[in-house]
Amino acid sequence: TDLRIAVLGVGMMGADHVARITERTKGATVTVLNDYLPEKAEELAATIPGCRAINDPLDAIADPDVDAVILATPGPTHEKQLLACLEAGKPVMCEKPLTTDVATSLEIVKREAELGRKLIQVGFMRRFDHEYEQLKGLIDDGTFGQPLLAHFVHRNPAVPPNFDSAMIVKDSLVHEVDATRFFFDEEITSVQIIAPGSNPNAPEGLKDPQIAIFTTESGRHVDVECFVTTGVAYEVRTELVGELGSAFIGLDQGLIRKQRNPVQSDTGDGRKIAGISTGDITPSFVERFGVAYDVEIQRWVNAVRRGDNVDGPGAWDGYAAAAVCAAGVKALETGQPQTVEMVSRASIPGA
Ligand code: ISE
Repeated sequence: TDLRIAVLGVGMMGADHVARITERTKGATVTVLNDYLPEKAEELAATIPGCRAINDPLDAIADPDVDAVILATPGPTHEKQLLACLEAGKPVMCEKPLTTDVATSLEIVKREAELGRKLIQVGFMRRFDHEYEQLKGLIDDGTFGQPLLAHFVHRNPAVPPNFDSAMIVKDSLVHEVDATRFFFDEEITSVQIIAPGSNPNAPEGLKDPQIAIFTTESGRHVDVECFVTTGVAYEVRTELVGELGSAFIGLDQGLIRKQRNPVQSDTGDGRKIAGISTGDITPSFVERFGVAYDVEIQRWVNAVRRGDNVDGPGAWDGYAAAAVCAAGVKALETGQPQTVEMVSRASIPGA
């Protein structure tokens, strides 16, 4: 029988997961929807056979027609909702962030560890992108020898009006925090953030772009350009440099078109026409990582149905990301490198 899923939060990400599960994911059905705007959940539920809206998020989690939960709600609501999932013993796929601060993230890690079984997966979807997986494979099999450093570029065309400078760290840069931990298999120990002159088209007061520099436990270097108001499109690239070579992912090549250049073709000299070559860049994370989300959700559904509950980044990864981002927010304020403050994983048996 299908895994019965409640999706909490039907904004851009939640609605995308609902569409994915109803149209593509095998072995799963959405039975319950919840949103802080009840009409939104009701409207969407009415389009899915056997699905209903429940107004209270905690009731949605506890509902007997729900085996597992997807949290696509705003970050500040995650702590309560995650605790309710742990209490009910229901597996949960939580979109990042795990929670919005380090102390509550650590609390979640501890509560899950006390249960003695993993229930929480965190939605760091890039780990499921085919190019990320390929690059990770090449690092792990020693193709590049000792990995030395990574350069990341993370650009968004625009961000919602409430987005502030700290959110560039906690909402956007958090993906490179996780990608760094994924590729190098070690913790980040220090963060520095440089805010050069802001984009004149960025909203007043937003420090954008930001350049982040991470140092890892073994002393590896990572730099990230995070620029969320480019006005262009969604661009996410990585270059990894190792002792024996380097590799690039995220080139956004898509469909490349070769076209007549309207300006040049007016010159009258048919032998000297410079054409133009253009590719398409995805507009947002929904398209750029669409396949990665499909793989992420299918593997999570399979893991839950097998009884493993998690197949990907977990609560510890969410906590580590929160700790690095907290240091990042401080680094943004002070301009100085900040040490990441984290407990050791070994100090929490079962984490
Ligand atoms: C958004 O929340 C995401 O997770 C996207 O992947 C990221 O590119 C964007 O900057 C965030 O706001």
